[in-house]
Parts: sequence; structure tokens; C-alpha cells
Amino acid sequence: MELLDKLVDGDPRALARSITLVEEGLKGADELMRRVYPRTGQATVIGLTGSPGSGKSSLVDRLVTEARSRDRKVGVVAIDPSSAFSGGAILGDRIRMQDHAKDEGVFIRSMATRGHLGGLSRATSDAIDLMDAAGYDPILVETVGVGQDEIEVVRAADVVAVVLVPGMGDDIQAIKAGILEIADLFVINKADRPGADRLQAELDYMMSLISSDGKPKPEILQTVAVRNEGVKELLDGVLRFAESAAGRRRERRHERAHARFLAVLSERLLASALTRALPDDRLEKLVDDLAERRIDPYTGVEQVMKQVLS
Ligand SMILES: Nc1nc2c(ncn2[C@@H]2O[C@H](COP(=O)(O)OP(=O)(O)O)[C@@H](O)[C@H]2O)c(=O)[nH]1
Ligand SMILES: [Mg+2]
Repeated sequence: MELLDKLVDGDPRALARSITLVEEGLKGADELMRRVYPRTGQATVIGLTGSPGSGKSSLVDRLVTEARSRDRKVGVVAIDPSSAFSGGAILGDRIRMQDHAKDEGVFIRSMATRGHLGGLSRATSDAIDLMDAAGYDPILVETVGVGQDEIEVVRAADVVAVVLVPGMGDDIQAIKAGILEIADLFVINKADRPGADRLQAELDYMMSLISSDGKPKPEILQTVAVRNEGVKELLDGVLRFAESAAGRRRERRHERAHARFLAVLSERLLASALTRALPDDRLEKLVDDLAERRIDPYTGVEQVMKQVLS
């Protein structure tokens, strides 16, 4: 398979084409993934999450430069929250990332959250695998910490860094509990602003209340992305965690494989239900029947399942 050979050779165009092929589920995608999969599992996957504007893209940009200075090829997956409010942020990302555009050792890919029918984590995992097979390591995944889908995506990383900013004061109570739980490491970015130490103390206290289940307390690091301060330490910190016993690399990969399999299975089952049992306007008609109470969802699904499994 020519595409695979080029991909493994590290040809960025082949990588870009492969990701599109798989993301859109085009002909040859399954075969490609079948061949790629045994070559994956090499790269360290670093997830960065946090509120919009906390400086994730700025940090990713600096981390890329730092990793490049260590002679590593770096992959970046940026999950675009496809909503109006972030339009500006994404534009900013593009401009920032242009510095790396001519560097063949850096591969950046954005993925939209929309249009995946719940398959965002599947598509992201595939993109990560393809980058991995092409020799990119580490792979950075940036996503806003909202929505179940995006949390799934970042959870699948070997190490998850949650980015916070000072000046939130008592609002720290308002940080979504789910986000705190997935943190392997906290980054207080914009530490040039007042309140970084106070936030660190609050986080420290909060984590001492939460993490009593034998899990070590997440490390807290301060950074100033715009001045490249703390970035080296951040890269060291995440890599150290990913390699450590606390990183539970095997366990995490097991969890990831489990979630991945179920994601592919459900995506395929859904697609097959839609094409085999509910083609054309059959879904619309069924929905009408449901809305008008002519049929209940369970009976509807049972009928569809019969056709899918027949
Ligand atoms: N003062 C200060 N501003 C920062 C820092 N890091 C990022 N910013 C700014 O915060 C804004 C949002 O950054 P961005 O990286 O796009 O955040 P993202 O939405 O989390 O990806 C930009 O205007 C950055 O220049 C920092 O350490 N200190
Ligand atoms: Mg961003």
C-alpha cells in the first residue's frame, strides 16, 4: 500500500491524506487502519484542556518549540469547538502556529467537534494513531474542557494537563468537577498575573480533600506562555508523569482500547441501522410516529435491530 509506505516514511502529505481518508470514512480507510495499528503505541500522548482563553494554544506552541529543540517530531491535534464564541481564538491559533508550518518535524491538525455524530473521540484516536505511525512523538491534544465528547478525547491521553488561570478567586469552586478529576497535572498559566500563588494554594488544598483514593496528588506548575516561562518544566513534568508508575501507562492504554473498540462498534452499528433499516426518509417518518405517540422508542428500536441483525 503506497500511502502506508509514505506515511511510515514520515511524508507529511501522506499523513494529511491518511487522516482525511479515515476521518471521512472513505474507501480504503479500514484497510489503512488495519495496517497502521500494529505500528502504533509508541508516542506519548499529552492532553491539554481548560477554559477558552486560558492559554492552551500558546502553551502548545511553546511546547512544540521545546520538543523540537530536543529533536523530537511533534504532532498536534487541536479540537475546534465549533461554536461562534471561539471563532477568534481559532484564528489566533492559526496565526500562532504558522511559525511551525514550514517545519516538517511538526504536524498540526484541527478537528471539528461538529459533524462526527458522537465519533469525535474515534476520529481523534485515529488521527493520533496515524501521527504515531508516522513517527511523531510526543503528540499534543488541545481541547476546551466542555462536553462529554471532548472530555473523552482528552481522557484518552497518557497524561492530562488542566490549564487554569489566576484571578478566578473563589470561582475555583465552580471549575467543573469532571475536569479536576481528569487532571494528572495542573498548569497555572498567565502566572504573570496577580493571584497565581493563591490559586496554587487553593488547588493544593482542594486536591488534598479530593484525592484520598491512593492516587498521588497532581503536580501544580506555573507558566507564562507568552514569555516562554515554565515551558521546559512543563514538558519535563508531563513526560515524567507519562513514564511513571502513576501514569499507569498500560492501564490507561487498556482503557483507551476498550473505549475505542466500543466507539467503533457503536459508530458502525448506528451507520448500519441508518442505511439498512432507515434509508431515505424512514428515520423522519419514524420520528414523526414517535412524536405523535403512534409508536414508542423501544418498539421502534426493536424493529430496527431486527433488520440490522437479520
Ligand atoms: N498575560 C498572559 N497572557 C497570555 C499568557 N498565555 C496566553 N496569553 C494570552 O491569552 C490569550 C488566549 O490565549 P490562547 O493560547 O489562544 O488560549 P486558548 O483559548 O486556551 O487556546 C491570548 O491573547 C494570549 O496571548 C500568559 O502566560 N500571560
Ligand atoms: Mg486554543
